[in-house]
Amino acid sequence: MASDFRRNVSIRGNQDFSEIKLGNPVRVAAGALGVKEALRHGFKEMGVVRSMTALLNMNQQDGFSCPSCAWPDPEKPSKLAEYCENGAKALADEATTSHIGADFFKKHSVEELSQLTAYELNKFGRIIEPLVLKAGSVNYEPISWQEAYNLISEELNALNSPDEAIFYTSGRSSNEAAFLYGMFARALGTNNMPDCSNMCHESSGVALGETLGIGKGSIKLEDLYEAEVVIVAGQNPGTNHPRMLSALEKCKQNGGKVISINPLRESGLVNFKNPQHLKGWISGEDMADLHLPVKINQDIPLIKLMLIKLATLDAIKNNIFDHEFLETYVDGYQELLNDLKTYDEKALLAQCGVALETINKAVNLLAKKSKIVVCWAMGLTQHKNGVENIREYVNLLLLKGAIGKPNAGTCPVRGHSNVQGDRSVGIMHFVNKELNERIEKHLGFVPPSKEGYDTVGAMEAMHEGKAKVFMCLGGNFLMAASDTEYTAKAIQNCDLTVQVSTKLNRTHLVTGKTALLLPTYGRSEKDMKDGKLRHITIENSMGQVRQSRGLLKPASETIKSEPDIIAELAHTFFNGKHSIDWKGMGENYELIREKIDQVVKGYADTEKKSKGTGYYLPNNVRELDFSELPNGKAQLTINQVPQHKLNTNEYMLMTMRSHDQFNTTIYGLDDRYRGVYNERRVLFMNPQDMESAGLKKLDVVNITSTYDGIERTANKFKVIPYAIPKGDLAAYFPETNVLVPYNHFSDRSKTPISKSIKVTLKKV
Ligand SMILES: Nc1nc2c(c(=O)[nH]1)N[C@H]1C(S)=C(S)[C@@H](COP(=O)(O)OP(=O)(O)OC[C@H]3O[C@@H](n4cnc5c(=O)[nH]c(N)nc54)[C@H](O)[C@@H]3O)O[C@H]1N2
Ligand SMILES: Nc1nc2c(c(=O)[nH]1)N[C@H]1C(S)=C(S)[C@@H](COP(=O)(O)OP(=O)(O)OC[C@H]3O[C@@H](n4cnc5c(=O)[nH]c(N)nc54)[C@H](O)[C@@H]3O)O[C@H]1N2
Ligand SMILES: [Mo]
Repeated sequence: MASDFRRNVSIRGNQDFSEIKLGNPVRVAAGALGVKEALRHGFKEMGVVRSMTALLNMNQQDGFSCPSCAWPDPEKPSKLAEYCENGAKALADEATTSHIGADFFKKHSVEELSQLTAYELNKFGRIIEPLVLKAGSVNYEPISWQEAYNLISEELNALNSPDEAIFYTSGRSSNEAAFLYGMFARALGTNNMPDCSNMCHESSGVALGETLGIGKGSIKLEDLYEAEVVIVAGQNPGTNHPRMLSALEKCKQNGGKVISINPLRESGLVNFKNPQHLKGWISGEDMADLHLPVKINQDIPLIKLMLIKLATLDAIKNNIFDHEFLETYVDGYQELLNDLKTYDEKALLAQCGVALETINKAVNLLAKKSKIVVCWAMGLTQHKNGVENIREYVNLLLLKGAIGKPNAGTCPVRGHSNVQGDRSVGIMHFVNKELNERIEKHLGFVPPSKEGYDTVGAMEAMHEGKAKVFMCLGGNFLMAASDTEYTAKAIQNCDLTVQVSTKLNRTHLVTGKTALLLPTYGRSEKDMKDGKLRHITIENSMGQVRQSRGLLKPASETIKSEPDIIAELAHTFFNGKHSIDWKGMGENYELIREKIDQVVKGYADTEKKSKGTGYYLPNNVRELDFSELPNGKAQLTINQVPQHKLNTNEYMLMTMRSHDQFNTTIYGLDDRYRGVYNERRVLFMNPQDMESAGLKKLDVVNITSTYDGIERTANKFKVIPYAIPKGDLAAYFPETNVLVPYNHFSDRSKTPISKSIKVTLKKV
């Protein structure tokens, strides 16, 4: 507990150990409908009736979209429920019948609550009334909605410049809420709009923009079904996108092959059970035909080695690369070939850590195939060279002509259920000139033309006292951002922090001088206005926009929808005098959608909008249109091989998700796919490394990272022997975020290096 924090709050909470149990990793992962687990969570949190009503409507055409991940619904939804165990957990968590309001916060101060763990905080349930934490006080107390809007307006008006305000968005917000929020920030005069994608797929956006001209993936769900090879790199779908396993299963049934590139043999990729099938098992095999246990952040040497081998084959046969495609659509072929000749194959092999035999098998698999999809997530993006990682995989696709045709292409698997939509409708810190022109034309005000803060920029600005008001539309900024201690100080520097939230988290406890807690609906809840049910829209991982309609009774009558909150705030701030009818838009989402259609490229197709699984936004890669790129062509790129130069006592640590969490929300303490029960403070380590370091199973260590001479330590983790490459370590996020230096991030995308942190260990 640091004494220089405002109020005596803890940024780490209780670090005592629970009674840990270890088992063998459960190797059989379920995809859609892990019934038993789903119902277990649902009944406990929501009761039987509420559970059944909700679960039967999740991801159905007239129902609501799962609040968990952004994986798309199938084009022809099955009659059976389309959800997974983790979707059900996310739902149970938001639709819980446990509630907290003013009485609770009167009894428990923020100082007291901050001593609890994230798991304990989340269990209290839904926040049901607007609350204020006044300057100097340690207890939240009730405040009316209007008083809350007045308070925010006063603080905003007191700023020296609109750029002293920051508006963060987490990816669960709807298109409608995100659009209003982004336009409010701009109408105020700032582009300070950091969002969770800065910490997530920003590297994908940058890499894909540079190479293919659009920051999104190119495939549709159905493309996976008949792909010949699907590479799953740096992603753990069994836990984080379980419904993706059903698509991979279809692919395999059609003869496709799956290659997993990952330091860990993640369950689901190595074995998979689809409970929707009576047979259960798919032919009793591993999902991945090949597993390449790459060392952390060594994808580039691995892919380069594969490209060299493919180029060697192509030099003989001339039919390994797609020469016609390269000639017509691609820039930089000769330069890439020349560059590949400069590497020593043996050095690449040693660096990536994968056996030559396995690499050769992967090369043989890829050599004759052209319907290739690459899927990836945080294992590629959250490194210093996150952008380069992705560009190297794009090189493979371009050389094979596996872009812009059926069953081939890029698939960055998005995280939050509407993170992509939020960006599409205008949540971005950078300036988009065309968007600004349309805002001026259709919304009647001139938006700012100066780039705003992204997540790292926001942390620095608050830390340096350059920003004073920090508002968050969802999320848990303190625990999600890197460098927890630095971020805590940054947030505490603010005069006012405002959290629009569903459930209690640490960002509500470590706050600015004054703090507001504004409770909002979850996706599963009925959003009624004047007796009419309103719906929102979201965009999934594949650029498809669809409706979502909640059906459960909201947690309380005193909470409001996100669009209502933003619209009422904007109405108060502008005192009813602005070119936008904020109040009207908050009341009638159709008016918001009309404006989205006018202002955001590709949204104008209103007719299709209201139907079924929705419609796809434009995507130039699908049309093979690279006219916006240099020479009008897709770009092959030359990417440096990373050099880490670890000292003998140093390891490379990745921070990842357990099976029982959604980002910073901890549902439970188990990670059964990795055989760990009832404890999160664990460190996965190679058994040989353990022996060399004199460590035994369940020994307790402190983990320290040292960057720019600053030591950061995460205390007390139990060591677990695990099948992970030598020199590599893994632990859970957010407990290890204290180790991630705020000023070390991906080049160009500024995504923190959460997957490759150099650390040392000390036994305690
Ligand atoms: N249930 C559940 N679902 C979720 C989430 C959740 O927390 N819980 N979070 C959502 C969000 S916001 C996101 S962004 C996604 C995250 O989805 P993932 O990216 O799957 O999540 P992580 O747990 O961070 O897993 C990263 C994977 O990358 C591997 N990896 C790490 N470093 C490297 C590397 O250098 N190279 C390669 N090839 N692999 C590497 C790890 O072993 C791990 O399997 O999931 C979304 N869905
Ligand atoms: N070390 C490390 N750090 C990481 C990562 C990592 O892999 N390693 N992953 C990064 C990634 S990929 C991401 S996306 C970020 C996540 O960063 P965030 O999006 O900021 O964090 P979440 O944990 O998803 O936010 C959870 C909170 O959102 C609120 N919430 C839930 N549903 C709703 C809703 O419908 N509306 C509103 N208004 N609020 C809601 C609840 O109060 C809940 O406590 O973390 C990043 N941080
Ligand atoms: Mo994410």
